[in-house]
Amino acid sequence: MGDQNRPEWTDPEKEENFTTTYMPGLKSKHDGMEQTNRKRFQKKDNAELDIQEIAAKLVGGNRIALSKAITLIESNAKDHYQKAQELLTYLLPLAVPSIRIGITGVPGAGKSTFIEAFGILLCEMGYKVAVLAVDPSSTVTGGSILGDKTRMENLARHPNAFIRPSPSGGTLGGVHRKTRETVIACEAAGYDVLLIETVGVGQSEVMVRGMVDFFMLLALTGAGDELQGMKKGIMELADAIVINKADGENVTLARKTCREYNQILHFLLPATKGWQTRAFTCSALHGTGLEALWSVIQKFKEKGEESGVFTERRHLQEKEWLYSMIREKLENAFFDHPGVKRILPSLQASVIKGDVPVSKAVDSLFQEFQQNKPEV
Ligand SMILES: Nc1nc2c(ncn2[C@@H]2O[C@H](COP(=O)(O)OP(=O)(O)OP(=O)(O)O)[C@@H](O)[C@H]2O)c(=O)[nH]1
Ligand SMILES: [Mg+2]
Repeated sequence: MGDQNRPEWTDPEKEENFTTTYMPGLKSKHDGMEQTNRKRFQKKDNAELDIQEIAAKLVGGNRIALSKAITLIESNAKDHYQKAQELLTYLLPLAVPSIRIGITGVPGAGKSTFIEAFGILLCEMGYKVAVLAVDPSSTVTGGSILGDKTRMENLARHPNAFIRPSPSGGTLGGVHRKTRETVIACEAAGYDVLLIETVGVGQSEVMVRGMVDFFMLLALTGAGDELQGMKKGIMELADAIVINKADGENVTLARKTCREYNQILHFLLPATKGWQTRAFTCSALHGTGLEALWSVIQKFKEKGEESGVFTERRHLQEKEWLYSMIREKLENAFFDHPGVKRILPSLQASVIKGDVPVSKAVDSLFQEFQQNKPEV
C-alpha cells in the first residue's frame, strides 16, 4: 500500500495525518493490460436515431425499422414522444390504402387462433398483414394477457406478416394513441390488412371500434342465454358475429347458435350505416369458413366505399381522435399543475366533509389552474 493519497475533501492547510486514504484506480484493464484505442461499436439508442433514416427504411418495408418506430411511439419518455411525432409527420402521407379489422371476444373464444389462421390465409393471398393487440389488462398490471398463450408462431414466420404485442403501461388513453399511431406506421410500411385484437371487457372494445373499419365479434356456441343481457352492447358494435369452433360435434350447435344470433341481430341497430350485421360460423382450428368471411369483409369495403360510409367513418374517427387527445392533454395539464396539486387534497377533504360544494371546489381549482398558466 505504498501509493496512498490524501482525500481531496481534507483541508490542505492542515498538516495533521489522516487515517482515511485511498488508492487511485487502475489505469489498465482488469486483466492488467493497457486499454486499447480500438473503436468500440456501441448500440445507439432510439433517442439518437435518425428519424429520416428510420422513415426511409420503414417505407422500404424494413421490419426492424418498423419495430424501432413502434418502440419510439410506445415509449413514455418525453423526447421519444417528440421524435415519434416527427416520424409520424413523415409517415402519414405515405400510408397505403388498407382495411382495419378489429377482433374481440371473451377469453378462450379463439381470437389468437383465428388471427393466426386468417392472417396466414391473407398472407398467402398476397396481402401484407399486421397484427396488433389492445389489452386493457396490461395498462393496469403491466403484463399482458394477449399473445402470452398463443404466440402465432406460424404467422410470425410468414414474410408478409408483422406481429406486435400490446403496448403496456400508461393510461387507456395512452394506449389509444399508441395503437392508432402504430396503425399509421404499419400502413406506411405497406401493410394493407390490419388485425387488431382485443379482449372482451367493455371499454377496450369501444376504443378499438373507434379505430377500425370492420369490427368482428368472435363468439362461442351455447351463448343463447348470454344474448339476453350483456352482449347486446357489444353486438351493436359489430359488423359481423362469428361463431368459432364450428367443428367436430360442435357443428350443429354452432349453426343453431348462428341462427339465434341472426334472429336477434335483425332487431338491433346496425353498427354501420347501410350494412346488415350477420352471424357466420367458422373453425379457426381447421380453417373453415375463413375465406367466406374474407369475402364478407371485402363486400363491406366495396359497399362502404361506394356509398361513402367508409371514408366518412375514417374522417369521423380522425375527428374523435383529435378531440380525445385534446381532452387527455388538458386533463394531464390540469392534474400536473403545481397549484392544482397543492390545493386539491384539502379541497377534496372539504367536499367529502360537506364543507364545500363540489361546484365551488371545481371553480377554485380552475381559478388556480388559469391564473398560473402551466406548460402544456
Ligand atoms: N375445436 C376448436 N378449438 C379451437 C378453435 N379455435 C380456438 N380453439 C381452442 O380454444 C382455445 C383458446 O383459443 P385462443 O386462440 O387462445 O383464444 P383467445 O380468444 O385468444 O383467448 P385469450 O387470449 O385468452 O383471450 C385453444 O385451446 C384453442 O386451441 C376452433 O376453431 N376449434
Ligand atoms: Mg389470445
